Amino acid sequence: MLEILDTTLREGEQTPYVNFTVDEKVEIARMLDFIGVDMIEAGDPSVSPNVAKAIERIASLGLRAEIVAHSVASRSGIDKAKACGADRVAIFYATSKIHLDAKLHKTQEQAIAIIQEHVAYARSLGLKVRYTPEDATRTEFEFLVQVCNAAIEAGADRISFADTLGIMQPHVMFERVRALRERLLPCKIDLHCHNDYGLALANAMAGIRGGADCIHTTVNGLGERTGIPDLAETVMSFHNLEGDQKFNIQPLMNVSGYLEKVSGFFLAPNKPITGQNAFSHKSGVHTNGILKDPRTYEPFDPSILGRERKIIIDKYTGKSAVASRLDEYGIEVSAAELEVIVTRIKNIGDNRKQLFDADILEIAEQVTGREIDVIPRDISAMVMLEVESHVYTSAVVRRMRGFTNVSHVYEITGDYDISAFVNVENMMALNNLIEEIRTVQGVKRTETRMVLKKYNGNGNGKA
Ligand code: HCA
Ligand code: CU
Repeated sequence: MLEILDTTLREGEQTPYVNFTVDEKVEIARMLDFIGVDMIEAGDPSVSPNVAKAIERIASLGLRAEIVAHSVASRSGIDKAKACGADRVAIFYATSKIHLDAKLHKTQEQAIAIIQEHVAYARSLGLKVRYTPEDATRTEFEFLVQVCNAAIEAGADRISFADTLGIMQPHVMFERVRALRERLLPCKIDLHCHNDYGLALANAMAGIRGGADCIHTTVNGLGERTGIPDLAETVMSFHNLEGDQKFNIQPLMNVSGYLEKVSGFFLAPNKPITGQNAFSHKSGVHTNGILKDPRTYEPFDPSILGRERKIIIDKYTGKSAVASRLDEYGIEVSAAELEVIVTRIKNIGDNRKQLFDADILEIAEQVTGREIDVIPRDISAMVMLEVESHVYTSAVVRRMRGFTNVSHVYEITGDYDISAFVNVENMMALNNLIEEIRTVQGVKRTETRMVLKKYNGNGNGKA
């Protein structure tokens, strides 16, 4: 069965501009434990006093997961890992020629001696030890075997095969791990795969087939540069494709959303599994198939993640999708009316980025001539923004106009400086958008008013 080490708190915090508070880290650790990850890499205590404090708090929670502290090969780092109460220290020391020559200025023999000394020191303190040959995938293979076995002899029971630059391909990874497994003394093998070519999870899965035990993940795929495998993608791939159902999948969306909030790092809509579009269907052919049987275009039922499928209505839409949307609101239309409604939607859809239920209901009202008294399920809101100084106003307006969910932006008089009209699919999307707006430089505070009902005036309703 797959083991997962989640390193959102260490590798994830190495994402550019991401920092967590101690309380946030404790909350994240709790959520990870609930999902059932085997190990939580909680930080490198030498980085800052607060990183050390967070590891200490997490280690004292009595979680099921093993708590790992990361450290360079230094006695003081290892002492700090011990002082934090971590179960295990992960000592990393680079082994590739370029790292030894350019960064560490050490020979291979010196490197082996340093690694053995520090592994043995950590063992003497009673810590479990993982040894990471940093840049392992660019390390000469014979030397890699030698250095890992030296670490195992000194007391390490885990080796992290680190693809620090994300340069592996699945078939190479499979062969390398298999060869490594054959040559290493008894130990567990972790896979730490960076995503520089978008191959991190594929490489990690191939490495597991090659005989490795554990994959390193982060929530939302955070990490240096382009990050490492995303926890939700990893768990779901093993759950559905490999039939390994060890982890609790139901909290995955929650932890992903929480991480978006506290990291200020928002998911691309097309992100697999957790992205907004993962279960959205657009073309007439697809939506027609989905409405007949969702298995036609869904790799799995989104409800196992607590998610819902979404049918996008715009110029690509066919009659069945529009009829089904109207039906959800209890609105009945004749075949002729439906024809006209779809034609209007197709025309509007050529000019507009997004159509909301309010638009569709309005078209249905116009076409049928009957009053439609329902409240659209998607949300419209006015977000008012105060800027720190008027120097920022035009820059903030520009940023606001760049958000796809913002339809209108006004500079206004009064307590606030800017008002924006936003349309979003649900409360989660509204919360995310507001959090994102708050990270815009120059925004001091925001206030949001939800629209309960919308009326058009005598003008043409363009505003
Ligand atoms: C880094 C170190 C590391 C370590 C991985 C590990 C890497 O370069 O910051 O300890 O498993 O990518 O090599 O994250
Ligand atoms: Cu890394």
